[in-house]
Amino acid sequence: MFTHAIVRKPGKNFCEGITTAGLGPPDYETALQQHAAYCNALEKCGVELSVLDADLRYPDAWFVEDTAVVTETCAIITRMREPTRQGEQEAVRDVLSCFRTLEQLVAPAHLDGGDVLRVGDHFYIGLSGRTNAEGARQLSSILVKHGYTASTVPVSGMLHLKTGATFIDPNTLLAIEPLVNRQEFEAFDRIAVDEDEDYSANSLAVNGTILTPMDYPRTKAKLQQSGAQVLELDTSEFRKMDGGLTCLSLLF
Ligand code: CIR
Repeated sequence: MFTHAIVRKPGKNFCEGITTAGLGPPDYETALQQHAAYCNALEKCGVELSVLDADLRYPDAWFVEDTAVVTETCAIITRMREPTRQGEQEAVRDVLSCFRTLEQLVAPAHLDGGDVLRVGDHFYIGLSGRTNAEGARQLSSILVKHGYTASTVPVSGMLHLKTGATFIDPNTLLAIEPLVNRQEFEAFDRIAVDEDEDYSANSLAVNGTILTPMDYPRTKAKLQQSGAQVLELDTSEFRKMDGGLTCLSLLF
């Protein structure tokens, strides 16, 4: 069960964040509303929130997932590759230090939390444009020290590993076609997301409810057929900045 989440409000200048989406300029008021709805959904799922204020120095800072990896025994502060995102970790570190022993990735490691996909006590670490082999090596060694296991998965054609894959329960992976049949995931039940609904693979399981982006009807139907309890959220403004449902919180 998750009992806590760290979230951060979008800043007025969030549209200055990094994006490749090409979906047009995002709207601040709409983003605030969607973020508030997201926070409400987490609370409905039984999670107590620590809400950080926006920091105009870091337009991508509301995507808190990338700043840390949190386990039962420690929180590992990441070292993000993007220069405009370095420094976002500080406010998150302050909150996490109240809950967990802290660990820190150091140069030349690069790693975004969006590349870290957990199932049970195992952590899949995506090797992406944001996470290098040294980042994966350092994170794995910290995780192993704390009693977990870890392995890497190559990531291409998308931002992060979790852009294309989520565990909706400890036995079931929801993933885009290029990931769903990878041998790393053979042992699990798998739900393939249709190609034109790829974005919805970034759904988020919270205490038995699957938060999923609105307007992906076939993914919604597949999740419901699997017996999952589904809650749809409007993510249009997150998507314009290459973000999704997992990116907006650190759950622990
Ligand atoms: C970035 O490119 O870093 C942000 N605009 C989006 C980060 C999304 N984070 C995530 O998927 N974990």
